Amino acid sequence: MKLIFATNNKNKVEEIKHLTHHKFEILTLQEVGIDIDIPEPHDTLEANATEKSTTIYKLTNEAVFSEDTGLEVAALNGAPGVKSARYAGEGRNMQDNIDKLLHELKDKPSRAAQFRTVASLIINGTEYQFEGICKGHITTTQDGTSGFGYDPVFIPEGSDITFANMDVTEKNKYSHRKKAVQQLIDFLNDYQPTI
Ligand code: ITT
Repeated sequence: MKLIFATNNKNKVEEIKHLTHHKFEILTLQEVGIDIDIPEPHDTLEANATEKSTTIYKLTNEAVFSEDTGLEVAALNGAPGVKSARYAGEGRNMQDNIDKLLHELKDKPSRAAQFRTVASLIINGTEYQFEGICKGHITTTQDGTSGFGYDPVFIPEGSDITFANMDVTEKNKYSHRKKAVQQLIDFLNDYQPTI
């Protein structure tokens, strides 16, 4: 069985290709010849995940999944959350986002944060969602060069190094994305289509 991963983020693909599964082959948008910028117009991770998987399902009519992820910081009332990619404003880069985050947290007593991933699977026209959360905290300075996004400033609970100091296998021991997509894979391994 083929399963398309509706994302344009190469780091997400690398993390997911490390997960073990039996029944299916995970294909990227590039591998199925789709080159579009998938819209993420909504104000929840759930709605954006649905938008991404639906967009690609309509184009392919094949089993497809997507995920939307946000960094939720308690002292910032859950920000940057669904706006994680654009926290410093449209047209700004990831370094700007990190700089803004560290600045906003400068005088806050709590640096508790979590990554939350909502994965959306569409198979035979029905959508299923799965959530994965990784709790941890934001560092005071950035550290490490692996991974992507906010990885240089996030230390997961149970570790003392940032995600950006881990390889993919180690990040996947803690990762929000791994938790959400592993549930999706377990679901598919037991999936019996109703005819
Ligand atoms: P899609 O094509 O899948 O939409 P994206 O890069 O736009 O990829 P998201 O909207 O899900 O991804 O994520 C919003 C931002 O949150 C993303 O640009 C990263 O900066 C950050 N982010 C997501 N997952 C992360 C992770 O595992 N580690 C660090 N930062 C992450």
